[in-house]
Amino acid sequence: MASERTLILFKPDAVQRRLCGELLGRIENKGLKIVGLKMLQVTAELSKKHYAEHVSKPFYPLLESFITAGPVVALAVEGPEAVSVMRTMLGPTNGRQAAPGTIRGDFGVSRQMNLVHGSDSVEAAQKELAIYFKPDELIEYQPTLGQWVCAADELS
Ligand code: IDP
Ligand code: MG
Repeated sequence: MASERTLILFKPDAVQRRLCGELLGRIENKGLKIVGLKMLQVTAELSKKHYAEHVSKPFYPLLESFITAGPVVALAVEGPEAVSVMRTMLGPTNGRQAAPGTIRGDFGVSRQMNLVHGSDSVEAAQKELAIYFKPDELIEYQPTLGQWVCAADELS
């Protein structure tokens, strides 16, 4: 089981709805480690880089207006299989179809305003982390509670 890093964004709807504390609490309570954290304003240029796979889709203009409409909080989150663990915590894209217990299922009813972005693969995570964070903004540290969160043989 590999320790991975994933890019998480609290999107403008999450910031405006003052859900950042609640959402950060879920990630910390899960046992994942925050290794980078900042607030920023996404520009149109940054949006096109991040959502390169969607730029030619009909919904892209709406997505760009949404993601640039207010500040976001970007996090680098680390842990065993962090990419898929976070995607499971988010639930499916559309909040109306997301199960209770997931972030999108508990806090939203929208397909677009679904509160949190999470990278969908290890490769995407590496690319997205490099878009949002400079290398020296990602912090290496040993959490003192780490040994009570995951057994040594579960991390490689
Ligand atoms: P994901 O965030 O669950 O990976 P993607 O399909 O990669 O979902 O889409 C990226 C983001 O674009 C979604 O999180 C959502 O905010 C927005 N989005 C996806 N599909 C639509 C759509 O059909 N209309 C408007 N916005 C959409
Ligand atoms: Mg996606």
